[in-house]
Amino acid sequence: MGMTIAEKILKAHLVDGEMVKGQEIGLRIDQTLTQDATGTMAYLQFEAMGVDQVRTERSVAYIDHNTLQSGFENADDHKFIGTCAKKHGIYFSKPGNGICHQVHLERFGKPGKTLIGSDSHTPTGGGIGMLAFGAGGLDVAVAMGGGAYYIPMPKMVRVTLTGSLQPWVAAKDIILEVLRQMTVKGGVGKIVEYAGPGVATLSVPERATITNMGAELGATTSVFPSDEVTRDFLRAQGREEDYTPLASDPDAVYDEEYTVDLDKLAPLAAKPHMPDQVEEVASIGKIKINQCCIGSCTNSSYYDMMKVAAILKGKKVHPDVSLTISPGSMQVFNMLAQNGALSDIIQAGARILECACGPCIGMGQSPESAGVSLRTFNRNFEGRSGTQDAKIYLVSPEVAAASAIAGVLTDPRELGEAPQIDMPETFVIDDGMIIPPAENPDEVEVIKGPNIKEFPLGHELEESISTKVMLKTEDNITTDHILPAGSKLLPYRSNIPYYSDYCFIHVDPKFPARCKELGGGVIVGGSNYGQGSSREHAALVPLYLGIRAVVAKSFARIHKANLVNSGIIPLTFKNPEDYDGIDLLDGVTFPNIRAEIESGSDVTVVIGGKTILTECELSDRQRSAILEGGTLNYTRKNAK
Ligand code: MIC
Ligand code: SF4
Repeated sequence: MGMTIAEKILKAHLVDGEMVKGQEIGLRIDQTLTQDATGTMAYLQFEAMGVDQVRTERSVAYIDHNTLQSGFENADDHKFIGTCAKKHGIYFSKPGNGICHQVHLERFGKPGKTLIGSDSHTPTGGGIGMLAFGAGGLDVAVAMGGGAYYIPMPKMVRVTLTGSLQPWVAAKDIILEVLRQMTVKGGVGKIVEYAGPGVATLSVPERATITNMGAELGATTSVFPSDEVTRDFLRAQGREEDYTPLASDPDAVYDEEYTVDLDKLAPLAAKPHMPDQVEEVASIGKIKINQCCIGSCTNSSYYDMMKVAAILKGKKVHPDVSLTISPGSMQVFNMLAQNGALSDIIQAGARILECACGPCIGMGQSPESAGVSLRTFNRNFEGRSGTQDAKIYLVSPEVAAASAIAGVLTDPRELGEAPQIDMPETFVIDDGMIIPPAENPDEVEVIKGPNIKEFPLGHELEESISTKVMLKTEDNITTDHILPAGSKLLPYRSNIPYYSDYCFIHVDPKFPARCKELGGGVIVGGSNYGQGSSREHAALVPLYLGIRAVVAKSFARIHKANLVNSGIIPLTFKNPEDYDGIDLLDGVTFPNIRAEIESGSDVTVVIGGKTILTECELSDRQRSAILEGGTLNYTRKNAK
């Protein structure tokens, strides 16, 4: 039987298990990446494992999230990550060099390789034919130490692209259309593969925009073939030797199929507050806007920025609009400066930000109260921008730039002829902001500032647990709900005790105090609990607050893995209607929890006096980790 691209890469990297859908498989990981907001924790965990030098082909530590240094905290974290990288064989991309996914695509990504990153948008690498997964920091630490990365063997989805994009329609519109069709839950447990004649019409950065936002589908990852377009991109990056062709077999079998006819696609927008609330820009109408932000790992490539510069050239940003531009990398920024496009952007009245995540993670540029902001980013969850009542629309760079001039949401097709941007034959290559690891690692001292605190560890699972419901949530709870980010809180990513006071703060402000007073308990969730980011803090902080289990209708993949890693038990209702009868502070007893987890049977829960059954869908390895109180305890015990 023929194989899909993903199956080929999985097979070549399989070190544990069998490729049977739903069963856990262990993969050899060729490359890892971290960013700073999750990196401090990942490197603390790597250090706790006692491995001297990374055992991957390439590991890179990026500083791109916490770049606003309004106190010593972030700068200290950068120092810690930088010295740790130097000591342990990791390349260090300095703040200002760019967003991890953009830089990795430009300088390190290789078709056919596996990559895991402590960031949910690591699948951006699928644009260059990598099998790239977002993961929790501990999983990345394990992979850096040479350990396998475990996932349930995913189902295969094919999205066939036919035709070619019409003027003013962009790669962003393709992924928004896929989101419209599949929804934010549609990709859970699946790898999305792009195929069909439309593929060859898309450049690598356009493909990367699409695989990047596969994270918003909840997909395990997304991947494009590696073809002549890939080769051209690698050649232009001075790395043609990294090219390998990759395609699915003609008789490959897919579990699900979708089609997007590029000829018929129109400019789209995801409306507040979910990436799948997609509608045509023209049908939403000319709503007044206050802000446009162009950048993020989704849309900050040279190609995107050049389109924006061409639209802005000779025009002025509307007096009522603030337009921000964050180029994705120093390479992009430098090229815009060298060819004069930067001047067009500046003259139009844009505010130029550094090459970093910036507004995407609420590091500044929060909109005004009830403000309407158009962003070329990937997530528009409520409150993520830093302004709770702001309305965020996700759009293409074309829509953002056209609207910034008009002052209202604008279908760029109104502007007449679309700018023609060619991919450069050679990119400007300067890796001066990527610091290689030390030649004499023994001489490097790892420096930890005072903000870096110990992380919590779970404990061995008891025979039974008696506790209470600490919180009941709706469907689609994101990790931004569980643990908000933004400029005020991100500096405390390495200080769990401080961060814990903000857990679920916008969902139920009393949650942290309640947990502290009552010693923690259980969270009851709806479906797709924990969607969004890979931040393991969304598990570590609840662990710190005494959360023992989350009983939900269903879980997002990375968050579920993070819960297990930290020793919190993820349980799903056997009968989802049982959710309805549960109230806050109901008593909860797990009379036989240890024996049930050990045997793999259903888990009995007495909740509010009623006995219900839940499932604990975990692999044997994960069950053992839960019994030991988390993956780190389990790994340490088994290493002895
Ligand atoms: C995000 O986009 O939410 C982040 C910030 O990049 C996160 C990682 C984090 O929380 O540090 C992600 O996507 O994994
Ligand atoms: Fe950074 Fe935003 Fe991309 Fe997350 S989604 S990595 S915050 S640019």
